[in-house]
Amino acid sequence: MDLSIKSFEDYQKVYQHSVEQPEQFWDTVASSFVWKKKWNKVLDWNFKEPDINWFVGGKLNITENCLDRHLADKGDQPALIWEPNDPEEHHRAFTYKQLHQKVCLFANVLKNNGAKKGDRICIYMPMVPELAVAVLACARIGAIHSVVFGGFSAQSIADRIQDANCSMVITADGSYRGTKEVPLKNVMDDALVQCPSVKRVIVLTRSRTPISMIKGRDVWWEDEIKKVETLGMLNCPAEEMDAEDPLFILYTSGSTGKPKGVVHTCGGYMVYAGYSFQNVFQYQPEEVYFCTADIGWITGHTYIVYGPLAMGATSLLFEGVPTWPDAGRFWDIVAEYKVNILYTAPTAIRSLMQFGLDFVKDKDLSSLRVLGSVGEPINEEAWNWYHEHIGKKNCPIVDTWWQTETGGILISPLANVTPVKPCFATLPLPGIQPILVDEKGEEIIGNGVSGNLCIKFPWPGMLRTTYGDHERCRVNYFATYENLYFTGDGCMRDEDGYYRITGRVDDVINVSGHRIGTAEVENAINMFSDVVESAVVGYPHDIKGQGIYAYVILSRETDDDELTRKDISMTVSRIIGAIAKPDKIQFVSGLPKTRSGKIMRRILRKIAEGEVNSLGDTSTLLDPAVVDEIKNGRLS
Ligand code: 6R9
Repeated sequence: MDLSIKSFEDYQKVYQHSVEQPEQFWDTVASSFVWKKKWNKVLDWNFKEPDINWFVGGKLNITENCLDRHLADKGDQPALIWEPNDPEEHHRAFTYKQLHQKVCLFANVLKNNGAKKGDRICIYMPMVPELAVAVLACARIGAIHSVVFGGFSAQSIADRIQDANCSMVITADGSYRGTKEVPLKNVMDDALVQCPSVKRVIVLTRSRTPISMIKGRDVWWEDEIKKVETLGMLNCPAEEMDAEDPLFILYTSGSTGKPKGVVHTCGGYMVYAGYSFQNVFQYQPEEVYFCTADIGWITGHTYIVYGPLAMGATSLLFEGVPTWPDAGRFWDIVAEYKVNILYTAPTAIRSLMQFGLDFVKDKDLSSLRVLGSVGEPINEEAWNWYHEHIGKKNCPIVDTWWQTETGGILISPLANVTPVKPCFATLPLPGIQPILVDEKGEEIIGNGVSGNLCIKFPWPGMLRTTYGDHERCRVNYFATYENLYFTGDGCMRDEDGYYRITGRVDDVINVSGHRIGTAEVENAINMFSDVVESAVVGYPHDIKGQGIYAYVILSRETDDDELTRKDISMTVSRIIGAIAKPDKIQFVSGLPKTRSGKIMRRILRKIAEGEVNSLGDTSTLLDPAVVDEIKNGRLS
């Protein structure tokens, strides 16, 4: 069945229907997928506990929808195209038939190594096709994957493995990113020292850098594939999964404590990933679709792997970075593969803009039809540059707002359907009911208003829980405002009812589209031996969107401030990963606190932003002198 919305009128009609009769609407959408057994009930929910069940009693396997169902019609069409880090290295492509075979083989490898339905498997791999294969092979046998981004430290990996009690790890010897080589297996070895639950580590050959291989625990991917081939285990039946069985865990930062393991389930996630992919990008048969994200983030899960494959698309996977060998790399890829749809992040656009038009001007970008943006608010300059120099004013830009927790895009134009406005995520997808609320949780009605963005009705792709700690899920997302899912984002709705996301209203910083919790960075800084206390805030950064500004109290004078800053950065890098390194570290003798001992972050934020003359009300401060000292020592 064709679920594509074709015109704005059509959208308005479908949207109306989806709000008035959500169950009927999602019943129709879900019916266009392949199920082993149909559901008895579309939806059963409350936001109080929360307890959310979609397609109750339905049975399926997502990989049958991403692979098997395309074999008859699209078996010889490329499912994945892989562009390696080094443009001189051969690219690889896999048809749906080939990808199906590879997934079945590797699924049998997993089984052969003791993995079974419900087991948690940590994946820490480079952006190579085998990463997608590993993800799909887990889904094939019903194991729950937990992909950890290649830039995280050993400590972060260990935290995630322990939290989910993973029994297996899939990794690679090393990975390439531009001129850098990352020793993935070494980092993993450091993590595994703390992870006795891991009984098996499967290691893919990528860089063939020397690594340790522990007898009885570590095995090579290639050897294991040969074994199952020799045994003739070429096919792997897809495990029957309940619609509400977990499909994967993905960790994301919040405003407090350690990252949370967001849990997505098989049925609803599949339906939402496929439906949103099709409608936002308006994918046409045989088009080449290129999402530049890493599979280690939700964007890669939903819009490199599951969404595109569920809809039979050709998805391009890129191992490298936008600026190597030069700042024209994305445009070379677009020209070489005649990419029709490009989905990237504002931070990438801003970093490429700096290099000027020399890297764009001779590139053939005529194949492009749709441009997408994700991860953070896009500023007007970047929007215009993307529109003019990449889209040649011919391609709609879909500014897609969503989150790890939402599973897929919630607010976005549908390409060539929704009239766009620069920097606006525009309107909700069918089935999505956003509302704005004030501090007290009162709904803000009408247009031309701003408030905190909430969603008042469930959608199939939403998170169900946070792994191992349901209470945390309730408190974080469903307790701030009664009967609403709270996004943590601020938002305005203009005169036309269009939504514009203004950024986080909690203590989460968005650095280059990556979510980083201020508390997490503070905890890492506080682990440095000479640190007494610290406070971390975000500030506007030309390329990254937001940068990390840290105020640090030391227990003694340093001999060399610069060196101490580097030591602190190294500590953060070790504890979390290089992505969380502070951009600025200011040493202070005290922090602005209220009489009850709460740090006044509002003041620290203003100072970091350079707005030292508009600090607002400082009358509740315990020691106002501290503010003057901080203002005077501000790093510009
Ligand atoms: C998909 C993803 C989620 C946070 C989200 C918001 C910000 C994402 C945005 C956007 C403005 C957009 N965000 N897309 N802000 N416009 N189009 O990025 O998930 O990593 O969980 O981050 O990113 O602040 O709350 P995730």
